[in-house]
Amino acid sequence: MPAPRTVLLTGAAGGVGTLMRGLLPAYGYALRLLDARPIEGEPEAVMADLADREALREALHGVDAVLHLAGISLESTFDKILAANIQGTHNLYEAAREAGVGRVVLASSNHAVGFTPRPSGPYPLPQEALTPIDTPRRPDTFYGLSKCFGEDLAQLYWDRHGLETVSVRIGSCFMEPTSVRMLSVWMSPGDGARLFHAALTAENVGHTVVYGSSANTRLWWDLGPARALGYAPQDDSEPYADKLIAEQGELDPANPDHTHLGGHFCTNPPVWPY
Ligand code: NAI
Ligand code: 15L
Repeated sequence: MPAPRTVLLTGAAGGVGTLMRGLLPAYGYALRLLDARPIEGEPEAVMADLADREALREALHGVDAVLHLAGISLESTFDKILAANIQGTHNLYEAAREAGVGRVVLASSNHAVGFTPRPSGPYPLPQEALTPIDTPRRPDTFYGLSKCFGEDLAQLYWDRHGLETVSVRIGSCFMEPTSVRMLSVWMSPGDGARLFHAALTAENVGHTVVYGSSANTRLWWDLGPARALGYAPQDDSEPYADKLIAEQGELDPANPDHTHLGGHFCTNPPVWPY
């Protein structure tokens, strides 16, 4: 696949979308923006819901690749997750197939494997203790379940239609880690842009699933599959460790909020407010 230039960024009004709008143009991409919400200062952005198949068809005209971030990003009712994340992602793939788009980079989530017991320190963990990418999926929420669906849909569109995808099981992509758990799963914005760029440009990915995080000292999972795409993370959450541990304490193996990769999503997931 020739290197993509025009990239449709769905979910462009959201947290990760806003960060990537700022960072990805430096890699040479022309971004076309789409979100159900208006995007301040972006009059040319497409305001459309993933339910609107015609709008997706139009938005994908002339696009080389898609970075698909749009959807419900927390727990919600099954019906809302079904509409936005399951039917919405299917609509996106179907429109991408019709438009002849060669590559999707799909925002999956650590919550697709959230009920996997987390490895415990001391850190850094040896390679054999890191959670492998082929660990059985154990979603922690309907939200995580929808990410499992997205990964399987991506596999189907590769096998049936030759549409390539890199599914990125993002950890926590925010400006800074804000919890002790995040010290293990944080993906800095700069590393997020590096990983999405690698996922957009690596050759012959078929359908590849990777974990998405920085090279954190307290890492829980194997970044090997992401590195194989050419991803070279440059950040580590460790400079935030002393302050966060002083405020919150170390993760407690007896606390059910702390025992699985998905953290508090397994016990008391944050709920999508809309
Ligand atoms: P966010 O909630 O800030 O942004 C999601 C965007 O999608 C919002 O702007 C929203 O308006 C839009 N959206 C929702 N439903 C839509 C629909 N039906 N049609 C069109 N647009 C719709 O989420 P965030 O944090 O930016 O995450 C982006 C993606 O990455 C999501 O798919 C999320 O599940 C995934 N992810 C994010 C992580 C993180 O650390 N921020 C971690 C793991 C996965
Ligand atoms: C996610 O999948 C969420 O979209 C994001 O808001 C964070 O909560 C992240 O996971 C996490 O696990 O910290």
